[in-house]
Amino acid sequence: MKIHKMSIVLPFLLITPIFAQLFYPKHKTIRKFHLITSHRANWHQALFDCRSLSMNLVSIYSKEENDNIVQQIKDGGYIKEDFWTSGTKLGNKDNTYRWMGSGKPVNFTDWAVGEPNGRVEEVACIHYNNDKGNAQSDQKWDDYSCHSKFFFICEQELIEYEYCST
Ligand SMILES: [Ca+2]
Repeated sequence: MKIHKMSIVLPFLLITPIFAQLFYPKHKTIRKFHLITSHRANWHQALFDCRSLSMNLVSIYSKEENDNIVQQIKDGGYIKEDFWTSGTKLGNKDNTYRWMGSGKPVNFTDWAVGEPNGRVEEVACIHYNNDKGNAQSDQKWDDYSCHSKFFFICEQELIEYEYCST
C-alpha cells in the first residue's frame, strides 16, 4: 500500500501551532512605572485614578524598582514633590504594611530616617518623601495621612514577547 507523503506530513503541520503556542513566542511580564503629575489626589483617590487608567497604584518589591522610580522623579524635575505608592497598613489587623495594588506584604523598604512614625490609624499610607533637600529623607519612604493630596505613581503590566528569528 502506498501512503501519500502528505498524510504523514499534514498531522505534524497541524500540531505545530499547538507546540508554537506552548513554547513560542517566549514572553515575560514587565512592569512600567508612570508618574502622574496632572493633579494631586488623596491616597484613596490615587487608587481609583490609577484603576481608571487600567493601571494600579504602584507596588515596589526591590531596590532596582525603587531606584528606577527615584530616578524618574529626579529626571522629571519633581524632587520637591511627594508621590503616593500603594503601601498601607490601613485596616490591617496585624498592623503591618501591604501593597494595596497587589495584596503582597511590604518586604523591601526604603524608609527615611525615623520612619515609619505614624501613631494614629489614618497615618498609614506610604509616599515618596520630599524633605526639601535633606539627603536622608528626600525620595525616601514616609508614612503619612492618607487624606493628604500628592502626585502618585501608577504601574502598568506589559507582556514583552521574544520572537525566534530562525
Ligand atoms: Ca511619617
